[in-house]
Amino acid sequence: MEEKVEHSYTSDDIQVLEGLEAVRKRPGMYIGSTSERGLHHLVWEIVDNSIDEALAGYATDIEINVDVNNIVTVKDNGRGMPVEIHAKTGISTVETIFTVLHAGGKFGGGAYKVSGGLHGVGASVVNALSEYLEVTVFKNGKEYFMRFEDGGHPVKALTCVGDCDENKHGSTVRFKADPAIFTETTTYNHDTLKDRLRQIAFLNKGIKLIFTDDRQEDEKKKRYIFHYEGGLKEYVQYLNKNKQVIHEDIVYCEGEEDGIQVEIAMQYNDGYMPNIYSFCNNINTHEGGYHEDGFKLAINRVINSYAKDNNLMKKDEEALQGEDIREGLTAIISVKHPDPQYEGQTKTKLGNSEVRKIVSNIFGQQLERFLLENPDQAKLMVEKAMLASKARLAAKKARELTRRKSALEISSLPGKLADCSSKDASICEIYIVEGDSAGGSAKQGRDSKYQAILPLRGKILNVEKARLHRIFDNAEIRSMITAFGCGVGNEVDTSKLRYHKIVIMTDADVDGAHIRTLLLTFFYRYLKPVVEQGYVYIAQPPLYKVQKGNLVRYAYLEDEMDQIKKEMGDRLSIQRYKGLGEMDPEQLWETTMDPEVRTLIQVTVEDAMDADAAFEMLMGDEVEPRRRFIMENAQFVKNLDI
Ligand code: TSJ
Repeated sequence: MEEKVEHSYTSDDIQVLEGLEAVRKRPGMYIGSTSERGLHHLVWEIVDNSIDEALAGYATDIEINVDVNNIVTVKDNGRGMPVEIHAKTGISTVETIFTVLHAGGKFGGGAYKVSGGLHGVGASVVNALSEYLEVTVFKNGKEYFMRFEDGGHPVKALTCVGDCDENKHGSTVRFKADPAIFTETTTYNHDTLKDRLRQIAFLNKGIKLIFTDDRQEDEKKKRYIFHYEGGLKEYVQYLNKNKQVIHEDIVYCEGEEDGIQVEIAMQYNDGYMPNIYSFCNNINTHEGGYHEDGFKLAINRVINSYAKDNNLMKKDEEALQGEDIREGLTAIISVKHPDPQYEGQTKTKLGNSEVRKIVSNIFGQQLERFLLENPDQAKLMVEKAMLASKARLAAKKARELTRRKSALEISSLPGKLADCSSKDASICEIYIVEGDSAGGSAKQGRDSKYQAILPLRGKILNVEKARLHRIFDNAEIRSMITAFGCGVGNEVDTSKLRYHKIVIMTDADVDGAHIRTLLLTFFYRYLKPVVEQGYVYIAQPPLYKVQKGNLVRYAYLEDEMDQIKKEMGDRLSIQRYKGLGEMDPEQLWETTMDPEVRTLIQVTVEDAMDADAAFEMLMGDEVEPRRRFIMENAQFVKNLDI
């Protein structure tokens, strides 16, 4: 049974095809580019239509399939696209949607179109850039079908091809991207599709997105169901899943004003980087905009006034700055706007100024309420921000201090520093040594041409349980900064670094690991480029000295001993080093400082970051977790032989 929906070719049809031809001539104008990115836009353009249908309340499930030939099918269980003749065009609405530029949602009865769509270009652009495209609509107990070929040419008009269950309804679009247009690739990236579909599901709670990829060998990657009733709450949970959160409940708010929907979720983790993402109509607004501004305004206002009102901060204390309040914050801000204006370099900045106040009001109220209802969690948030604020102020103070000192140039080098004679930073090394006695041995054992020694009174650092923001009160830390010569904080300039190897040399025990953690934390926070550029190392002093007659061996790792015992036989004299101080200068040179034999461990940013994350815990009063941590992490680090 084939029953055509009325069709008569008019002069308009010719115009229509000229429109699609224009898309094929300049695809970049419509989909940004014809690279892999542009290819994926085809999928998003189609998916957006189904999302709109779901947001309008008519579809619940959307299925996206990529088959082995990279043919994409998008299917929803919405009302089914309108099939009747369109008054303006005289052809079916389906055909109109796929052949008239910018037709999009406007032709379907004025539905509230909220989802993204690259330039809101509509399905006709996808059709124009496809080798073929097929549409199936189920509605009114009938199944309708239409096929286009070679860049959007109808093979024949929309046709009823059979009956279906009265209750069945929905739209399906299947298309093959045209390789003549997408000359770089017509292969979809599994992760790109999966990640964005997951994100769309987070951003539109309740909608079930089913992604199937027939190209996958691995059973686990063939099918995903993204369905989040919790929406952004689950998004934040997902983003924080490998992080240590500092409070249990996710702050969540929803609201609507003047037709603008607002949804926000946030939760702090114990890290330092803010993780704040904003969206308008499901598009990631990388450059921020008024919705993000409104959020920041509200969180600053509410946290500060809560802190003062509840005496967590003194009335005359300097207000917490935005950057303090956002430290370790994971947040998603999503607005849905009927008429979004995008600005900025990449058109990803929301320019509707009315949104700021709306977001700030809705979120401010809800956050205030959360804090009042959850005082324990509120306190943790405020304390975190206060710590960040103190660290920021301390860093500023330290910068001023070291700047003043550097005016005095070399004469200001710390008295305890035994500097090297060479001024060629690329061969110079500075050993940061724990304790004066080890410092003494290192000074005598070193090669003074290129090795400098700076002893730190580690015990003082350790016993003080110095909070990070107080680290600059410590004279040893200040001498370290002065000795390095590269500045601190935002002003670090590694070209001024006086030594290209900064070697941390601490005892191979818990205290030593503790001091090392403290130093790494400090480096990570205040000398990050120095770590990033690989200037920081950890020395590996031996744990044991094994002697038999004149033969001496050193063991640097516990399990090395067995091997050494095997090789050297019995009647050995074994000495366990409890600290660097037990070694005489020659031994220290031979085992730990001589470039010919030593092993240095180069510190990576990840190592320093781990140390940083562990720092608060290490500085706490609980002894046992601290001890356990140190033993487990005694060697953070990638091995690197130098
Ligand atoms: F646009 C498209 F062709 F790319 C496309 C549209 C692709 C896919 C996979 C689905 C859809 C789509 C369109 N799903 N659901 C709809 N709904 C409508 O177009 C529709 C149906 C009925 C009414 C009505 O007022 O009765 C209004 C609209 C917009």
